[in-house]
Amino acid sequence: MAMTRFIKTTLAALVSSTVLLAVFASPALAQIREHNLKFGTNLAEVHPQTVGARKFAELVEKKSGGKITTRVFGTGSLGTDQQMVSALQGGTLDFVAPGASIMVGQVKEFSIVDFPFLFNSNEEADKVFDGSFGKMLLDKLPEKGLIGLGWWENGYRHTSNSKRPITKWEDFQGLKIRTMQSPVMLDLFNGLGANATPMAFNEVFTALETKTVDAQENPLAVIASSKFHEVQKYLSLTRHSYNPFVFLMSKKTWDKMNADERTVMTEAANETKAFQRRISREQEAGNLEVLKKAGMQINDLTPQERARMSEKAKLATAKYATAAGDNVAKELYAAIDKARAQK
Ligand code: TK8
Repeated sequence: MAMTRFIKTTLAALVSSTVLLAVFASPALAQIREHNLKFGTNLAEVHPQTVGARKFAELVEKKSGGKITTRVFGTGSLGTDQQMVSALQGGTLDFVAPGASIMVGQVKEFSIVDFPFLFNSNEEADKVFDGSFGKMLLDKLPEKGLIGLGWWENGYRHTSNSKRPITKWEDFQGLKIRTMQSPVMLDLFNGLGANATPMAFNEVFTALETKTVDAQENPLAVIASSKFHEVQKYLSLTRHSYNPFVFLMSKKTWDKMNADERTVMTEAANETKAFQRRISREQEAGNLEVLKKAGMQINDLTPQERARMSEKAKLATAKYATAAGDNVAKELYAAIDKARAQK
């Protein structure tokens, strides 16, 4: 009897110490300390940018056993994309995932993300950004005080305006159009005969409402979630460029983290990337429906007119291919060819 009790107690002790050992030996949880982090987004709660941020926060919390929390501040409440990037560099904000275009102000090679009419499919874009070309761009960020945790999707950009349907590039002539703060975009639309004004995203709705500008261009998810349909009549599916979001982390925050905490960051970032792109793509057809129902007059371009617009657009990019460095443009085109060949 006594012997049985002894065996039971010993067994129980053994089991619990094994459990304890397993907990302490788990590499993922062993060295994780408490961190309270902040993620700023510029778009509405329903937009995949903010949905992605919330997903990342959830995954990080789960993977860190509740020790690392991330508060999400959506809808531009912390300022413009540029202001949030500066806050990351200063260490007062931890994450932001802006349209990659604005990074051209700091890393000249980022100009290529705005080259028009590059990709034939989402899969091609994913392969180029997830491959060595995208890595080459992300590798230029640490010297600017930023860590690139990967590429999310903003989407294919289309044009809305208050004047007329755009069915051919000549229809851009004389249109006052807001562009992102990207010289490629500025030259692209000026090259099509529009009068382009670079502007932070946060000012766009008011600029359209007050008719300071006639037009803007963005993916359907941005147009619908920022309610541009309330102040724009025409939507033309120009699909003139594919815009990735670049998911950034403050290098100051990264430098404070140990190896296990960094593993949590990169694992959560990789899972969020797949999730974020999936919901961005799932929402697209629904967004078109929303904009149609809201009364926008929507038109597509014929393949001939899209080809003519693409030809005309090339004039704007030649200059930036040189400015980004000859090899960068060459590497980009090689990466696209490779992605196409893999199909
Ligand atoms: C949101 C922006 C925006 C972009 C723009 O962070 O500025 O037009 O498309 O959606 O990055």
